[in-house]
Amino acid sequence: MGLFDKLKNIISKKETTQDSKTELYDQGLAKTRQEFVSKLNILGIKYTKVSEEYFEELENILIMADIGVNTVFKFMDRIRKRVKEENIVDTNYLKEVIVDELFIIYVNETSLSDKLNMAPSGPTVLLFVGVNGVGKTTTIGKLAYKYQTQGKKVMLIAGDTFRAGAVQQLEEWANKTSSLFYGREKTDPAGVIYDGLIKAQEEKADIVLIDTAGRLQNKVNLMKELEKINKVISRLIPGAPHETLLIIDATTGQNGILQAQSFKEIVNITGIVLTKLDGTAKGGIVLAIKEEVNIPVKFVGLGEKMTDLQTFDIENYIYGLFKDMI
Ligand SMILES: Nc1nc2c(ncn2[C@@H]2O[C@H](COP(=O)(O)OP(=O)(O)OP(=O)(O)O)[C@@H](O)[C@H]2O)c(=O)[nH]1
Ligand SMILES: [Mg+2]
Repeated sequence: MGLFDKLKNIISKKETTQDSKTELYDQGLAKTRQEFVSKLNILGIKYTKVSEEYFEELENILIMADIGVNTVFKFMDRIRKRVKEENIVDTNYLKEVIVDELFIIYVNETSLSDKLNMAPSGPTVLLFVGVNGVGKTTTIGKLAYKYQTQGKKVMLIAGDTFRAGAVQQLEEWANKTSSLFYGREKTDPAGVIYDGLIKAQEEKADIVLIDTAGRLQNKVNLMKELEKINKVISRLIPGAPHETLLIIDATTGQNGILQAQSFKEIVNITGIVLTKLDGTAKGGIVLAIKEEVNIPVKFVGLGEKMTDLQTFDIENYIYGLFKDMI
C-alpha cells in the first residue's frame, strides 16, 4: 500500500471518529489548509499535464507554505525523478505523489520520538527556552493544566526574573492550575531555579516546569546565562533537565528555524513546541523543522485556550492539512 492510500485511510478513519484532538488540529490548521491545498488544487486545474511551468509554480507554493527552501529543493528533485522514472504526465495523479513525498520522511522514520523523557524517580524537570513572546509562559500554563488533570503534582518555577510582570504571570498560571509555585523577582535566575528545585524535591513534585526569560539567540550574555542555568539543574538533579523544550512561534516562519539552529549550539534542545499554528497559513514549517533542524516537535499550540496545546501527532497534522484534498 502506498503512502497516499495510507493517508486516505487515516483521513476516512478520522472523519468517522472525530475526537477533540482531531477537531483541534482541524481548526488549528484551517488557515494553512485553505491557503496551501486550495493553491495545489488550482494548480492541478490550470495545468492538467506536468510541465516545467507546473514545477515552477509548485515550487513557489511550497516555499510560500514555509516548508523551507532547502527542503523544497530536495523535495522537487525527488518529484522530478519520480515523474521521469514513472512517466507521470497527469497532474491529478502527481498530487498523490506530492503528498506521498512530503510525508515519507515523517512516516518512514521512527527515530524521532515525540514522547517526553520522564525521570525514573523524583521530579521530571522540563526547561522552556526561546526568544521573546513566542509563548513559553503560556505553554507552561497549558502543560500544567494537562498534567494537573492527569493527577500529577506540578510545580512551576519562574526563571524569568528579568521582564517586569513575568513572575506574576507565571504565578497566575500556577493558581489557575492549582500548581505549586516558586519565584523571586530581579535576581539571578540560576539561583531562583536552584532554590525552586530544592523546594520541588521537598514537596515531592512529579513534574517541574521551569520558565526562562525570552532571549535573542545572538545575545551572547543571555545565551551564557542559559548554559549556567542548565549546569545548575543537572548538578542538583542528575539527568535533569529531562527535556529542554525550545518554543518556536509558527508565525515567524523561517526565522524560527534559525532560532532552533542557534539554541541547539548552546543547550541540548530535546524537543520543540510549535506555538500559534492556528495563527498562520504557513503550517508547512513542521516539515522544515524535521528536515533542517532534526529535533522532534513534541507539542503544538493550536489556540490560546488552556486546552489548545496538543502532543504533536503526524496523523492529525496530515488530516488537518489535507482533509479537503483527498
Ligand atoms: N493563537 C495562539 N496564541 C498563542 C499560542 N501560544 C501562545 N499564544 C499567545 O502568545 C502571546 C505571548 O505568550 P507568552 O506565553 O507570554 O510568551 P513568552 O514566550 O512567555 O514571552 P516572554 O516571556 O515575553 O518572552 C500570548 O498572548 C499568548 O496567548 C497559540 O498556540 N496560539
Ligand atoms: Mg514568558
